[in-house]
Amino acid sequence: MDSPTPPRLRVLADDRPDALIAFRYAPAAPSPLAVDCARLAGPAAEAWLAEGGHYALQAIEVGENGGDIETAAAEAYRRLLAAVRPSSHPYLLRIWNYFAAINAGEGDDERYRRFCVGRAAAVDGMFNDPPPAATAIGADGLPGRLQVVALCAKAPALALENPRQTPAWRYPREHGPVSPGFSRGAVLDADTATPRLLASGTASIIGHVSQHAGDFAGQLRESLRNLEALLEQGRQRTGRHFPLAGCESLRVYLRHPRDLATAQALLAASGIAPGRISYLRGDVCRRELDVELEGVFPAA
Ligand code: 3EB
Repeated sequence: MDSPTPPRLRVLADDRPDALIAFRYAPAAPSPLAVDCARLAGPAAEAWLAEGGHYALQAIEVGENGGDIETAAAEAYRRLLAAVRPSSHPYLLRIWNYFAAINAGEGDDERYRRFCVGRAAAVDGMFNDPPPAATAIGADGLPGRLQVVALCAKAPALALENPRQTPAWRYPREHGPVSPGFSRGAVLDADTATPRLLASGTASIIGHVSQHAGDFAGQLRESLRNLEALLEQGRQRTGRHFPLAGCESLRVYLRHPRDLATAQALLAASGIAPGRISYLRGDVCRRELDVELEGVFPAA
């Protein structure tokens, strides 16, 4: 009997030493891809399992010299591109960015905005055409280290935008001196029987405007609507269905641990298995927003 071809990539909310990318959330012992976000509930790790050599990992850490996140970002992205472009896996599909105190500083001096300036200064034309799916989250701890983790591949992904949201690379000037370089999502392996839709950090934003400031439940509901719209976009672009309830792994970043019970109650209605959802303490890059979602969705 024929056995089905295994997916080139699958994601488990679990700790697997054989993973291409093994994220561990605030582990007690030092760990290469430790994410400095305290785990509030759910799995303590996420494993990206790859078959057949189509995918590769790049992980870069840059120290901040005197709290200069702009220079650190430029350095990290210069190093990332120098490693990836001449390699056998030159395409950047999905990037995670973590650094502390993301909302420190006012106006254009806010550390997230400086990070965006540094990133934009370092990337090449290929990076923006179109940009990878991404997350940028304020981790716990003191400023000092920028962590950039990247999923790379031999072939490009299908980049997605969300019709409810302005593409981040077209955000107007009020959100910072340069628009953030990321796509709302990406479909991997669309040419195979086992595609995966990767949702970027998804928050309570319509158009380019933050919604429901001060209303955590309202923000989470809006973020879920954005996620559903992205999944629908994936269906329209590929003809495959990406059900929310089929989520392989969801990360829920909460600014305030006090919102955990509300988040768990709202997500109970999503159909996503509770064992697939990690709740992490993290700061959204817009200070008025208190929750962000990211996840991996296999085609049904
Ligand atoms: C937003 O929609 C929220 O700068 O790489 C989400 C995902 C956000 C990625 C990034 C920022 C980034 O604008 C913030």
